[in-house]
Amino acid sequence: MNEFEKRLEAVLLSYGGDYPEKLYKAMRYALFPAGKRIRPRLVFLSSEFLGIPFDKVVPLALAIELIHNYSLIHDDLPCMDNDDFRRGLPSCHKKFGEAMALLAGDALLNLAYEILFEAVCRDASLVKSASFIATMAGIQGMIGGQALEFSFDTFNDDLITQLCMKKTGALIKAAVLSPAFLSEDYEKNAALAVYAESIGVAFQLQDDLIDEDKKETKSYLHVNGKERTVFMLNKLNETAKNALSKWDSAEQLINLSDSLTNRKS
Ligand code: GRG
Repeated sequence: MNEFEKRLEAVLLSYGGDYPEKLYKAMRYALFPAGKRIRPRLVFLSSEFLGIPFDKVVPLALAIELIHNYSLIHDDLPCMDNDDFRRGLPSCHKKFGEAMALLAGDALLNLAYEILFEAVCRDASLVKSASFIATMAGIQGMIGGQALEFSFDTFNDDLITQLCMKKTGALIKAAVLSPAFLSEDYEKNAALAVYAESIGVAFQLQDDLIDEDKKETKSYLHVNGKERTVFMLNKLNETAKNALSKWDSAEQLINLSDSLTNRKS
């Protein structure tokens, strides 16, 4: 992952100086110090499993991590979740003001597509992967999921599962499956699809359990209770691991599913 951090740093440094310094600082503040970098890790593990070289998928990993960090900035804004803290530090809008945070999120999102377009121009085989990332980040994926949250006052099991699949699961799916568009191993691709769907929802369920004290009402935990949430989390982890269990080369993906299920932050 150190190589990924270097590439991320290089992308930001490649900007010329013709922009307001505060905007650039707000963008950097959202990206460093790093979060867990789960999504790029998934891109690289999935690619390794499929035998796709690291360098080829770096733009996919960069774009997904930039989109993830923009979504966190926007998610923390007063009009969304109104969170004052992120990763133990003041959230971007608390540090830089609402307008600059909003723009920093927009700029990270735009940068993600700049990277994808450049990559596709250099290597046209990446076009389906890039297009899939855009779909998963958009109205049918993450943004659609976020909009669901603001569309209903009460949630049943179906609706809250949809929300988890889209708001959180879609970008995780983009990370696991965007490399699959570069592979013709259909058996492995199908197994990765099951893995991606399962860990995507499981990630949100574990997030709910970590944030149990926040008493969030639009959550799987609130709708279904702790016992069912823990049951589903373990079931999804088993489904994810079983999907890949016949391949020795899937060991790291399998271990990652376990560690995401048991994570504490
Ligand atoms: C266009 C206004 C506007 C919004 C964009 C905000 C948004 C759409 C979507 C929000 C999606 C969102 C924040 C989902 C939560 C997913 C989640 C559990 C995030 C935490 O991920 P981690 O734990 O974060 O991987 P780190 O800090 O490790 O990077």
